[in-house]
Amino acid sequence: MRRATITQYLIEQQRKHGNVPPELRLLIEVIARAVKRIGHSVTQGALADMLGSAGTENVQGEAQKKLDVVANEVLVEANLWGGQLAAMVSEELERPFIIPSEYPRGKYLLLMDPLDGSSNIDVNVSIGTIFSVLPCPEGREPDEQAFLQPGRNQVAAGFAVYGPSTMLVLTVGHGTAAFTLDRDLGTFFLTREPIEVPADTAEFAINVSNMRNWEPPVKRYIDECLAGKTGPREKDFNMRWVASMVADVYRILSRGGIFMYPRDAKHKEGRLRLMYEANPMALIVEQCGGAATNGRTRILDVQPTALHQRIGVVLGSKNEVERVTAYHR
Ligand code: AFP
Repeated sequence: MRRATITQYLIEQQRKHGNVPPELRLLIEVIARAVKRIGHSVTQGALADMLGSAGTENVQGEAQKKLDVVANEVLVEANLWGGQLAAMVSEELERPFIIPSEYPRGKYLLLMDPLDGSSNIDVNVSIGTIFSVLPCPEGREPDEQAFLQPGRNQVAAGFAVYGPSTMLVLTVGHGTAAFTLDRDLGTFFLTREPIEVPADTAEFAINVSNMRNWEPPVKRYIDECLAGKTGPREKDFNMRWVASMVADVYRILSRGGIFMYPRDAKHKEGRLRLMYEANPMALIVEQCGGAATNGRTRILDVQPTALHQRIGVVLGSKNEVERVTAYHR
């Protein structure tokens, strides 16, 4: 069976929906090439001296792994010449990186978590890259304010999983598709489309070590899952927690589930970043028929106030997300 490439998929999306102009397709192709390079470094691991700490901290005061730094450099460098961006925001950079005047500048803004799941790098567990694309407001410098748009403005979002296979999950606003990298050819081929998240599930993902800090609605929901058949849910639940959002979300796209990193007494704003973790994942999950809230409000409707702001995240199977959100009311 002849499988479509990312380029063919995007041209087909443009033909069907008119929402993928060549500039956006070229941007996504640049990102896919950068993801291939990052995936190569991830696979090399210790052989390329890619494990362990970089000995530096990012602007969030978090210790950087070598791969955090490399992934950020690969994405920034690839997009310098890409010609489709006005500026980039990265978890690894405090300020927006505005494309210098000597390079071609485009009409999109890229936001990214170059390497998600850093705590899993040294233990050989799946990690990934998350990206979000916003339109750059006309006729203005692409400063911090230009980026502070609600997630519903995204024109594209995606993530890579560097796992047993390297996958790229992508939406341009009309459904979600998954591509698998053929390492021998160096090409991503379409392997799942459309992707639909079942509305119900019996599998939850949360870091239970935070239990004592949870707000009552979260505690109630998880207690009911743990009570299983003996409790009000009248069915048993399974639990998974990879601690790489990309891996947990990809599992949910594959078989349903609910992912929760709610705000709590320790993470008062939440732990995950709105602009380049929650927003892209929320768009992807909604495009698969799932839901994504911060426990109270649809994530894609949240008006950002700061580039690196954090937010609580409850996403996945629609009926479960709605139950958790109802408990918060
Ligand atoms: P790192 O990139 O710092 O490892 O954080 C990964 C992450 O942002 C997200 O991918 C995970 O779901 C979550 O944090 C894991 O958080 P815990 O380590 O507190 O479980």
